[in-house]
Amino acid sequence: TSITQPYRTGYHFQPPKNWMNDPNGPMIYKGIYHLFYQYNPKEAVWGNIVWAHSTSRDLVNWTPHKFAIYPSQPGDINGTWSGSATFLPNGTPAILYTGINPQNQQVQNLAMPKNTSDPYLLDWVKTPRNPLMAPNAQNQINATSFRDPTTAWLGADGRWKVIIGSKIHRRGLAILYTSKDFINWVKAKHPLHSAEGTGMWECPDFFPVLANGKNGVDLKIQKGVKYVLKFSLDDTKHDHYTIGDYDHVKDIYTPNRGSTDGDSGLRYDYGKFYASKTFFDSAKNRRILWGWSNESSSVSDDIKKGWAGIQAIPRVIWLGKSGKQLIQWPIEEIEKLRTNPINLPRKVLKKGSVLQVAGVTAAQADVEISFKVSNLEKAEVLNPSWTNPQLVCSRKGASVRGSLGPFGLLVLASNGFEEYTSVFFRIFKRQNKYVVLMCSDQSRSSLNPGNDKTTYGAFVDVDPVHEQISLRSLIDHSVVESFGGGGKSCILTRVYPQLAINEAAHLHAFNNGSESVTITRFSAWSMKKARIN
Ligand code: DQQ
Repeated sequence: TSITQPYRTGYHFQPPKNWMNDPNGPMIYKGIYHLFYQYNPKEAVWGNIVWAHSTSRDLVNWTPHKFAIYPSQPGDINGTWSGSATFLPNGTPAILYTGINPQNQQVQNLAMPKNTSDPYLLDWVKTPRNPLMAPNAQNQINATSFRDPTTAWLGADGRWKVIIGSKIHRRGLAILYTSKDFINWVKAKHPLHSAEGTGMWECPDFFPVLANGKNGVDLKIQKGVKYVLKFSLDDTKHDHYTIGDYDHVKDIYTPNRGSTDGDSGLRYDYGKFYASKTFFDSAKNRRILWGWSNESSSVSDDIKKGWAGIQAIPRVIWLGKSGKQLIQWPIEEIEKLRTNPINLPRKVLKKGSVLQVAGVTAAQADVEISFKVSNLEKAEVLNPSWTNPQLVCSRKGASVRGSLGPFGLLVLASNGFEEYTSVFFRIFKRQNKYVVLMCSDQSRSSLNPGNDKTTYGAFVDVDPVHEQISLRSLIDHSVVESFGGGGKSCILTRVYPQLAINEAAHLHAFNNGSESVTITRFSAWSMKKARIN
């Protein structure tokens, strides 16, 4: 990063220039992590989409390669859109992806490595049989809403299964296809799952998680697991998921009671995070989530800076102890970039106090802070009609004094607080329970009026009576990626300060509530630059 490019990231993945969107086909092969991504080779806006390709040994430092998949056949001549990798029983990775055909219909294609002994998998060969799945007069598939095949799995019946995102009118669908040989695919009679009123499901992802434990599992049919179905809602641009059960005889997925499809359900991230995809990391027995974060700057600013789109830090993902939600945490490898640790002693933060943390490169940092709250009886009562956390955060931003909160971090702050982004908590009472709200308030993040400064918010399932409230923020120039409650609620935001850049950015803890809170832990690290292409 430099003065002329103050928003380029130090350790979040991005190409040197132009447009990037969805992560595609993430996998580990012969000890090498692969990331493909939707890329426009020509400019900083969406279009001309190819699969760009980078590899890594640690998910932190990346080497770019030539494009892996690009338009070359009738089945993809107008675009090579999103898709996923599947390991065949002989260990060969196969890629299913969406192609746009000469009629601008969406069809599904297969590409295989040219040379399986190359751990970098530089060359991909498309089968001449493409497309393998296509809309036609019989199958009633909507030709402009049929895309983004998942990683396939082998069913109990010995057949391959894969789902593809779709919709019929306002009903979102995970269309199911099955195959005996990975080449000839047959549309199943019913979708794996669908939900009325949700609109197009982009980039579905379907995978098991251990019912008890943090380890990841692959897609082999097994006991002791729950299933996750995630889809990216084209209408809202959020990644939603449910937790449920998969009947692998009937090939039907059913969300658990209380796990709701669509906009009123759970999200991976309550900020900017879309078109995500997981893979099973067999080297470390974990499931890893990749997600794309779009810019919040104007298109003209994107064109001026010459690039748009980053990937979130890969997150390990597992089912929380409650069984009701997933937990996400940045891969441990990212901690290799930590340097110059600052550890502050336990401290009471009185009302109105702002505590600066000196000695960290605040524009490129990793911060962990925990709060202990007493005086819980002082919690404000949450208006029962305030069920949308984002709205509560927008009405009660960082500058609105409360009782228990707002307290948290002011990041990317300029000297005179002309600019800052605040990530904070508030504690409310609702009936006989406490409710913890996490907010990321971008309203003061930049003096540039041209950015989207929407405030984001999420409830965090922690019990302030017995637990401390923790926050980790990965700050990276134009990225503030925050994990509340040890990864129970995540908010990634994009900000573009004009004053608080590079060395002029500062980091603070604050408490703007009328009650004191205690900081029980406060660790901050400067982050080294990763090789991100
Ligand atoms: N992006 C891809 C599509 C997908 C969308 C095209 C989601 O395959 O549905 O670049 O961002």
